[in-house]
Amino acid sequence: MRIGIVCYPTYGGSGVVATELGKALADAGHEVHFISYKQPFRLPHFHERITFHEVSFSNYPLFEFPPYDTALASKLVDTVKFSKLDIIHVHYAIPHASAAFLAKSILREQGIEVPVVTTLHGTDITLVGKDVTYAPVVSFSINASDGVTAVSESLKKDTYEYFDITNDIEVIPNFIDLQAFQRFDKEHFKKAIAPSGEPIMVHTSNFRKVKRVEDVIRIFSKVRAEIPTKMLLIGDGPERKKAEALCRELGTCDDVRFLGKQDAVGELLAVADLFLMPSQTESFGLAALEAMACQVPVISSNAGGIPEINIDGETGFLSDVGNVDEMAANALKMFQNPELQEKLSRQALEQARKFDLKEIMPQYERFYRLQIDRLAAATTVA
Ligand code: GMT
Repeated sequence: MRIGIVCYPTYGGSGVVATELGKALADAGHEVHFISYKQPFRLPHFHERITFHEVSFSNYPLFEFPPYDTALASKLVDTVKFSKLDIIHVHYAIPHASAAFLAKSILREQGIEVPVVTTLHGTDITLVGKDVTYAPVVSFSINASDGVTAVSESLKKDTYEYFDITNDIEVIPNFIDLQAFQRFDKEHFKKAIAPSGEPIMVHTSNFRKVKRVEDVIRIFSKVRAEIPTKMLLIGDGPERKKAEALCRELGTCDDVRFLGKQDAVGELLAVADLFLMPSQTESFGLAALEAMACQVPVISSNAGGIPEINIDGETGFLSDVGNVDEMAANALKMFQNPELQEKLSRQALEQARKFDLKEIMPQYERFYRLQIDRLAAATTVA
């Protein structure tokens, strides 16, 4: 198949999922075309079956806000026509699903039929999407898509709850490349971070409000008050300053490192002992799955789709959003019981294996084929 993938190119789960899926599809023999405003960060190398199409827009002085949706729709029309795409797969509804609908409508006028698959990732529904600013367009474009997928049962349920959806939604969960994320011996790394063998706690995110990074600092501070511990924070975003300030206020800075954005997150996870995800809401929690693949148990909130991945008492622990006391108590319980820690680590990996890229990617292939065949049949009848 010739597949067009539209995604955000920056750090963030939806862009990661889109790029890793595209690379796996290309490895499986498909021709993949990424369409975005910048080269996706997880796409640094040449692949003979991958092409990147940059959406560029001229900045006319009249435009206070350059019309990205229009530029994207135009680029899609061009790419479908000249690269002969069989299907367009957009990741994150806003504004990709409506731009794809516009492109599809333009192409239909020209006698070209192309199905559109929309994958819902989370905030495009739960935070941003349901806001009145975007809701009518999000709802319309979900219903106008040929196929819709959501990354968890929880997100599917939220989508039906927040919008008037007439389309079916198929759950295809996010996945993990178990080769790229695995435990491996990085003793020198571990020594550099925790010279006296202290347990290492890790948090990775885009440091947005929804991630509750201050809870991470509070949990860490409570654990550190009982046993020597180190904390690594990976990523960057608007809440980082507040988290740094809280660290200073609590006097924990010596044991906390803010590493900023990192490309090789897997290498850091591979030396971690515990992953923290106290999010307000999380449709899936890809970062937790990455940690689990590296045999790192997860202490998280029980929000959204997280309980579909992190199983309470088996792969880590779940608590209500904001219950930092319980999260810290669970971390201590684990660190003070090596047998429990070993069991959780082992089970975390077993759970991660259920989300193996090799198993999930064919679900997308089948879903594409279904949409292509359905549209072809409908067009023939018409
Ligand atoms: O978490 C974010 O703010 C970024 C967002 C994104 O666009 O990448 O993440 C969402 O999609 C990820 C990939 O499907 C999920 O793993 C995250 O749980 C989801 N974030 C939220 O629901 C808050």
